[in-house]
Amino acid sequence: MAPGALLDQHLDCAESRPSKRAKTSPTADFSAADAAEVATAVPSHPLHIKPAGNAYTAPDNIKSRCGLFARLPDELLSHVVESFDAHVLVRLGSTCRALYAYSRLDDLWRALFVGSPPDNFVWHGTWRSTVLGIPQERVTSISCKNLFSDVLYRPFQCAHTPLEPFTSNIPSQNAIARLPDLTYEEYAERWTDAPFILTSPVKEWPVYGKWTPETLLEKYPDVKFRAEAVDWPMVKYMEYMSNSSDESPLYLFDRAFVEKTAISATRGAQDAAYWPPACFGEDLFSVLGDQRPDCRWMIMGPKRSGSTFHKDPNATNAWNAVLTGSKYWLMFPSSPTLPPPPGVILSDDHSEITSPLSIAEYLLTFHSLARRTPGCREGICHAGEVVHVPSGWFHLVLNLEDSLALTQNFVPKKKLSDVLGFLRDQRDQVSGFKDEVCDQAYELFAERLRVRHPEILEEGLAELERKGKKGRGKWEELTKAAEEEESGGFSFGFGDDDDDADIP
Ligand SMILES: O=C(O)CCC(=O)C(=O)O
Ligand SMILES: [Fe+2]
Repeated sequence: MAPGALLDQHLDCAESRPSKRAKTSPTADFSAADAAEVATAVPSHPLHIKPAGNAYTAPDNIKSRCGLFARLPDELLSHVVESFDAHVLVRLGSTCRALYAYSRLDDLWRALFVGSPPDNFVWHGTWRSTVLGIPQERVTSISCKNLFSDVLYRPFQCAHTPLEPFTSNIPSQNAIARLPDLTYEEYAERWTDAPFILTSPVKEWPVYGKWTPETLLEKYPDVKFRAEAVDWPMVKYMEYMSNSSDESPLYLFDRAFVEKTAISATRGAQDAAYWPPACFGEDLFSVLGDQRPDCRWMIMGPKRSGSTFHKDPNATNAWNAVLTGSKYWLMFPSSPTLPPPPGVILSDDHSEITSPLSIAEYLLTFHSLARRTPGCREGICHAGEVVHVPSGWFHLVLNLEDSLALTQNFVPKKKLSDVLGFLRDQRDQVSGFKDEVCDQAYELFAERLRVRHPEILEEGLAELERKGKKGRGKWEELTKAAEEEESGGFSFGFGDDDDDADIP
């Protein structure tokens, strides 16, 4: 059969691979002992590719036989193949063993699938087999012995390195506090800015014990849920979850699950399936009604899936409750004076967070340094438990087993000033609102609070002003104070043309 004969029509117009996250260069934090341990635990590559260093002692290197392509460094060659469609990749792969290996990189095929997702497909265990429609038993595997490339070997290594050494033996000073429950007063007084795990409230939820990946499959096999850039019926996602070995598994993250499953998430409602733990109190974004930003997600993924380092949107706090499985959390506080976590690079205005491509790569490269860094907090959230993520904290999350979780972001009273400050001063980073609200999120939120909770707004703005003053230099403070006096000081004026109208 001619190469490419299996291709569907849609593949011809597949887009080139979008780069999902920028890479940072790994540091030398990964010790020789770690490397040896990992090398013995990782199975050998199915195409017999070896890490680049092995080329120095090898009598032969088959890359030399791929014509002009042999002159390209591996990184460049891998970028070149990213621009090819499925048809070209199959043809290129049939020219020699080295190019066969390059054309088999499964991330290339994942990008082709996601760039042009077919309506109907059968998951065949890898993205390449799925795109080409090749059942697993018919997949050929040609040995690429004497090919030495980190670009080809590293994703395989990261997908198979045991991760337990990174998530176990948590040093006691890093351990996230574990408590049965908190009262609202305790949360407001002591815990709003701290990570913690509650072991009781989730066990009261009607969905706890009832919602598992298997029961969701039974009840909603054809309902489509969002998994990164694709919407897949639950039945397809479950097939993927049980039969794939991506370095960064496709993660189901659906913000419309309440509507799709027709449950209620309101405490006290007769048919409520779950509700926010009481200690978190009122979510002040609820004053925005249906103009509030996205706030709840169902999260499902296989072992080794998870979230790379990020901060949650709009300076909100969050809780994340595990229904089945377990999650390892690695967290760091942030402030203008603290450096970001090891291996995380912030743009000057802190709007862009760049961290390594995959969670496994981060753990392999930076974990031991992260663990030794002041401020580091780690913990495992088991099924029936909920973790609290304070506003502004960096966090990385790894699923230790196939996991199902529910998460909500919220604005507790104590953090109102942070959220107001974020919406007012970091407008280009405001997210999750409908387009027509996004530019005016600060004004709208303040206006609604003024009607519903005028004293809370007043307190929030006063706190924001205090923080602003603390952050100013002496000169700025004196000159700004004079300006404030002239303009009549504190004001709650909204709708004024002047951007600073409500900012003293
Ligand atoms: O469960 C996870 O992967 C973490 C989710 C998370 O951090 C988020 O929703 O912001
Ligand atoms: Fe998060």
